[in-house]
Amino acid sequence: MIDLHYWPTPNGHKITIALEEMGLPYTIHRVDIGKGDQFKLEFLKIAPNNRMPAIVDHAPADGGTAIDVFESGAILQYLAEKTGKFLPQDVRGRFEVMKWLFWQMGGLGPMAGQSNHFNVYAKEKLPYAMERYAKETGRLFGVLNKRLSDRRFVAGDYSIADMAIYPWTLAWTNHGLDINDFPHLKRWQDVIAARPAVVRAYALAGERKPMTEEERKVLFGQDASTVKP
Ligand SMILES: N[C@@H](CCC(=O)N[C@@H](CS)C(=O)NCC(=O)O)C(=O)O
Repeated sequence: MIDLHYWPTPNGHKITIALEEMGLPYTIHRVDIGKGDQFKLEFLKIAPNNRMPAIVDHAPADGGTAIDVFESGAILQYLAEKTGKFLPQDVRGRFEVMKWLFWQMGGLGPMAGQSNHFNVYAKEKLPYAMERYAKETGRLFGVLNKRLSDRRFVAGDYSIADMAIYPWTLAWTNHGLDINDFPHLKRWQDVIAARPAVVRAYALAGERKPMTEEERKVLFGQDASTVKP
């Protein structure tokens, strides 16, 4: 059994998609990041970066003690290796997937995340920051659209790279983009959205309420002093 520490954000959705696709049994533990659950000592033991998602696998492949993993890219790789699914074994196929997984982790996720911050959440409207991150997210959408122009999925068959990227392409209005300008990306989104495992994963999200002032403080007031020795 796997414990999944989760909150319904793009990084959380990646893991419920993967667990549903792989047919692995799991228990969800909600980490309400607006209320500060990510700072609870028990959670920090497995996720020292005070960010969800994280997992604990109580039945790892080597038969040893439980393995905990934080960072959504590492979790996806772990689950793919555990099940032998959605990550090719051969070096070429494997690294096609890994390149695009890292592209999401180091590029699309952080850039779209900052764009969301400055364009949606920040009270102070800072045109330079708003444009900088929205434009860079638009460039990354362009790269993905081009990549998908001559193939069905991002890297070979449907893989953990698609699972990582998909949730970060949905909120395109936040970046002032029009999905119709990215027809190959739109076609790919529609294919993934229709997968039963993806439908089940998003059904777990529940209702997202607008951010309160208290939640804003918890999420956007962090600095070095947040990390207790
Ligand atoms: N690189 C990390 C990012 C995780 C992340 O940023 N999680 C956010 C929600 S999407 C979070 O837990 N935020 C809590 C906070 O900001 O305190 C991953 O991919 O797992």
